[in-house]
Amino acid sequence: MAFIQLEKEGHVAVLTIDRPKALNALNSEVLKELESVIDSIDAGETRCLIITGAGEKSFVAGADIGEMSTLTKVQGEAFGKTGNDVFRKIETLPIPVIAAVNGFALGGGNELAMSCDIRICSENAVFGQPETGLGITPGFGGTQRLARLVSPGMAKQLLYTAKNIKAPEALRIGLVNAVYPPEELMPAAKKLASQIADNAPIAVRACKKAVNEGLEKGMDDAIVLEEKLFGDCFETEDQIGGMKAFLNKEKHAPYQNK
Ligand code: DAK
Repeated sequence: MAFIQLEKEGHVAVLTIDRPKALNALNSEVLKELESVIDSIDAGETRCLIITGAGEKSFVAGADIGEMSTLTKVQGEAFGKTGNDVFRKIETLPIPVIAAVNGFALGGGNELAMSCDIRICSENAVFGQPETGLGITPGFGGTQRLARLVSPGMAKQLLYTAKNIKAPEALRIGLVNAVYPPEELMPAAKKLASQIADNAPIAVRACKKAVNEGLEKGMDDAIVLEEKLFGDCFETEDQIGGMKAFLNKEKHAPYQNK
């Protein structure tokens, strides 16, 4: 891989987008590599994935403007589909994904972060959807995920004005869960990932499915989905071990993902 690194530490994997000369901007090759690394992740082995950008300045500074500048309508749609397909794979990956946003998260960079389950960032992070200032709309899900994550009114303001916001404002509007000094971001991301990886993996994956799929349903159907996923847990060894440990006033043994 020329642009993506994947490092595993126990049950946690760290995926780094590494294209420093363009502040980790996403061109077709980066997107292709990203898709193939996401496809390779084994949800049995890896319990939480962290996505970050190489260097200290940028998470991802957007889709590659040079590559996009000469696209035709048909090519533009195809480029949008490539990005949308891979971001949807991240969003529906069975395991939780944390975006550790270490700088610019603009356009496609913000859209990548929004396809993750949880976003935390460094104090120097900058977020925005600058597309309307470039004569285009967001094309990797930005209009849809931003409006679902923050209020529709705030999403529209960011989309229409193309103005960037800094980390404290991203925190205030709920785009990120926490802000850290730059040197503390990755340790914080890894600590959060370990806390997730220590819990029963089947239950964690069921929570992700329940939230993601439930949000697309009406409440009556969403509650039925939760009931089914809850019931499924009672066929797992991890449920038996976790509850037994509680009743015996012991710490549960490491969960086996069974
Ligand atoms: N694409 C290509 N190269 C980029 C880039 C990008 N998005 N962002 C930065 N670079 C490159 C710069 O051109 C520069 O390259 P050299 O000149 O050194 O060769 C290098 O990275 C360093 O950048 P700067 O010199 O500009 O660094 P500064 O610190 O001065 O500024 C910046 C950092 C992030 C504020 C600035 O680089 C910047 O404004 N970058 C562009 C940010 C941006 O507008 N991003 C959003 C892109 S639009 C769609 C599909 C997808 C999308 C839309 C539609 N469909 C198919 C419908 C997605 C759109 C986007 O993401």
